[in-house]
Amino acid sequence: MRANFDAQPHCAEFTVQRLAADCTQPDTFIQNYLKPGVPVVITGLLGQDAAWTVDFLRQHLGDRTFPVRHYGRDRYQQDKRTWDTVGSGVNVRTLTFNDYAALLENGEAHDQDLYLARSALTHTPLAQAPALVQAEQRLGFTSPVTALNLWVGPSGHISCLHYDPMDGTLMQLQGSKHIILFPPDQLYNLYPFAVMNHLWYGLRRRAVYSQVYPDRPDFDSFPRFQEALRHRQDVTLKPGEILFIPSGWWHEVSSVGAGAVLSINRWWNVPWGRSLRTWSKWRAHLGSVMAVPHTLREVLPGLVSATREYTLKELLQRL
Ligand SMILES: O=C(O)CCC(=O)C(=O)O
Repeated sequence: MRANFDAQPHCAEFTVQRLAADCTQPDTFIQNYLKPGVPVVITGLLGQDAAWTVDFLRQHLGDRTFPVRHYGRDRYQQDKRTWDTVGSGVNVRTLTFNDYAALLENGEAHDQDLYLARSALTHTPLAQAPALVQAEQRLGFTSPVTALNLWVGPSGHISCLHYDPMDGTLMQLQGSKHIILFPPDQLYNLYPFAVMNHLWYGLRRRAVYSQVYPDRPDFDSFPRFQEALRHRQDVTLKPGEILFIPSGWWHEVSSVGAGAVLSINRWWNVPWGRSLRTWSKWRAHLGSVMAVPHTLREVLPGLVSATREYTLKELLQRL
């Protein structure tokens, strides 16, 4: 990869707004952020919920199994154009929470970049965690698309630059996350993988991912990224804070802090008026439709074999 090392390191000019929950009217969030689709950090809703630590998860989820993504430490040294898997398309190991927690403790999760990502808490004792559900209700969210999802990983893990077709709430519980955001109108300045990729890679290499490293830009290959940089926003999400990430907003999420980093997220339906205006959302859905033939070819043999249950689980994790 020909990285442009002469480029000036970027200094973020914009930071995401912060909204203190206890000093605002109940519908301030809906009118100013949810309806128009403006990212914001909400403070003071979760408190510093000390309950949510790796030990707490061990107590409640210890023997349950979770898919753990194996990224490998050299992944972010590679040119993204050579990747044939990204996000939920990477190789997965199925581990009990206890086993994964042991890998976090002995450093293996860090060394091999093993990430317990986006695991639905449905059918677990934490599925309706009251403090989290009450916080969502206070913000006025009513139309969930998913369950609460668990994200646990080592400090240093990066979920690389992508957007989601749904609105998201990311609740930070242990450690911090640094998030780089770009608005939806920067889609083509961020060089997403082409939608046609879904025909060849199914859901393993998705059009919602950017080929650019925001902190190591290669302006020779991606010249329009210089324009995108003018719209970059940065924020560090601390324990007890919630980031609202509207549909189509690009985000790269880095785990920072001394030990394990723990968050919960959920995705929500986008209010209709905004949904119709968000081309990125429809582009992502188009990609999913184009992935159908490849995905069927990949999973059909497994679905009619003795490993049916495993194949189904793997497919659900990728969706
Ligand atoms: O926390 C992460 O690693 C990624 C979270 C994310 O992409 C999201 O909440 O939409």
